[in-house]
Amino acid sequence: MSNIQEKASDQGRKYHTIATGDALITVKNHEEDEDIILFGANFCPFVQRAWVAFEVLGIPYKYYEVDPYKKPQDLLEVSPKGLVPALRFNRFNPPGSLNESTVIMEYLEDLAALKSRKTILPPTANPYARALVRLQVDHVNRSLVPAFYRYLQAQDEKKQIESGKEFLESIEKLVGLLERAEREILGGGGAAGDGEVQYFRKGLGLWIPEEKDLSLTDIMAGPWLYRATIVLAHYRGFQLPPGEKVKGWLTRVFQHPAFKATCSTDQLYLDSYERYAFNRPNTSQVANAINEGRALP
Ligand SMILES: N[C@@H](CCC(=O)N[C@@H](CS)C(=O)NCC(=O)O)C(=O)O
Repeated sequence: MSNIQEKASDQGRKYHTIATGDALITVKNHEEDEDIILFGANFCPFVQRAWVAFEVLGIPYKYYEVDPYKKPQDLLEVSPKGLVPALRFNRFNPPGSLNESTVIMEYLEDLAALKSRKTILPPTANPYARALVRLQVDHVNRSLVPAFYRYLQAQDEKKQIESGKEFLESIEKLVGLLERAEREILGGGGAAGDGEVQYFRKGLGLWIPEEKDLSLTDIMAGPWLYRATIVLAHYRGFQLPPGEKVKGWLTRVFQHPAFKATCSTDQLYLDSYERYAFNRPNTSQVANAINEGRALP
């Protein structure tokens, strides 16, 4: 919290309309028409979820950058509230569409089960492990995501301290759920041998140091935790909870090729989130919901 004073004035920076860094390279590699078009905005963490899932699951897509605050007609056709991410499916006539990042993630997982056979969940033969991962995701959606915005939008110091605590506690609870899955799925000693241990840990994500694949939780939480290390660190002096295990996990997530491929440069996030950090009026539907104490759109 030490640099609250230093960052006290709004520079009037605007959100970016074009990706930068690794994300820009990925955008350029996905300009060709495909059956599925991902309507995205470079800075948006909800978009990053879907974007990482496309990359990880090996599903062909075209990336199409839109400004969700200007609500172009083609966006409204695929997303009733004009929110990104959204998908358009050219194979249907008229074209089909889907919106809501959580629904898109489930759709991409189901599609991959038919096409690429890749997955971001534990095997269907292990319903309990899948449910434990979904429990983590439920926590991310209902606690971690709103806590991130409350912290970033809090203006007076007392509220910043309170909401900073809330955000940290939310990360710690998520860690508790990750530890629980690790303990209950891997710690039972029920595995017959190495092969079975490897099978059990599939889909538990990069929390498990030996795992190589991102899990649904890694992808659902990663975009906010990444922005926390850049945006909240800068505007609120935020630091991750102490402990090598959490740091190791997040380093593995952030360095994963599919995650990295969807990240812009730090400056893009600092610029794009300044309006949240100073709680400018009408920043977004999410910001309004936070200010009014309503559920997120
Ligand atoms: N519940 C939606 C939220 C998506 C969302 O809020 N996206 C933001 C960009 S990060 C947006 O499109 N904002 C436009 C607006 O506020 O009008 C989801 O999970 O997909």
